[in-house]
Amino acid sequence: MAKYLVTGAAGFIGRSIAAALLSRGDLARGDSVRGVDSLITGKRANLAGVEAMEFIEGDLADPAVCAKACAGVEVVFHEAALASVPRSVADPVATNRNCVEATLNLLVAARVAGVRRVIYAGSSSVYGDTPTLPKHEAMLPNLISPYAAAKLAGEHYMSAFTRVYGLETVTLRYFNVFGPFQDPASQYSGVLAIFCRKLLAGEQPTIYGDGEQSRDFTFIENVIKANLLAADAPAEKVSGKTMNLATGAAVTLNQAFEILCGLTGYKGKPAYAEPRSGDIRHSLADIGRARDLLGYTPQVDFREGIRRTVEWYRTTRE
Ligand code: UD2
Repeated sequence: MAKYLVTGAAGFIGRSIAAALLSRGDLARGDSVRGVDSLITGKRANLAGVEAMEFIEGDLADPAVCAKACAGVEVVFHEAALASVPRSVADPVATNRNCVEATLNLLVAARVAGVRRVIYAGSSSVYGDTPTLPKHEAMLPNLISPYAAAKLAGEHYMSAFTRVYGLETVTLRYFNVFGPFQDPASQYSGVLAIFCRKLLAGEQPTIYGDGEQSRDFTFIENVIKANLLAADAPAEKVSGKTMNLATGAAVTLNQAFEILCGLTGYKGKPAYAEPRSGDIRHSLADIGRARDLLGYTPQVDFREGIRRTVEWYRTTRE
């Protein structure tokens, strides 16, 4: 019998992990899922379909919320964050509060509550603009945004809590996750969500820079799979470890735009604007460590993932 806590449970990734846990069949054996979300960027509408999850509305920057969320829990999936590089450039203090303070409070509460393992949503942004490709975990971080600094601080807190308190922690460094339930409507949304929404509505998207920047876009199902593997992997193999979570293949924004035109029927051209401050040129992961430690292999490639994603936005669009 295990109790799982998903933070950021009303957000895109948290909601998807919660849904996977609920449908895993463990619940029949007495397992249960709790979610917590401040609803700063998470949406109550995302809780449709995960009603079997106990939901707490609250902010992890408040230690009392962390204590309530962690009570009786065995494994935590820590997905809550204020994502977005440009948001952190505009308001680094808010990013610090929702990424660093929240993570530290959560770890403190997890330790007090006797949580066994915390799995942390790291970010590929910590590699910055080092020219080496693919990015591997032995590389030194090279932070070029407050967001990257905040996500790296969280990683360091994870490994420190493993070292000094024996709390099992695993960091999965996500590379540009996309898929159903990603919010397409904010200026801080992921680029593929924005493009899907705009192209389906026949609106012109904007590409910042020349569009030749590339990303190892990772479909949500791969992320869910890796999180479930990370929850079940033996502690001696994974605890205190950081590993990339991606597909090992990169796509440029111009290529992604062309593929999306084919899928949506959009006939126009993108507008090109100045590159964004804090933006990284190329991002591509070496996924060897996740393969070795978790037995992870990507299940869904970019083309299949983006096809399913467009279908989801097409059917959920108002
Ligand atoms: C970073 C991290 C990612 C995740 C994410 C959370 C890197 C390489 N990746 O994603 O792992 O942590 O932050 O937010 O650091 N763009 C446009 N038009 C738009 C929107 C974006 O051209 O309307 C460009 C943007 O300038 C960038 C690319 O698309 O070059 C991807 O932007 P994003 O915001 O989707 O994600 P990114 O790479 O900052």
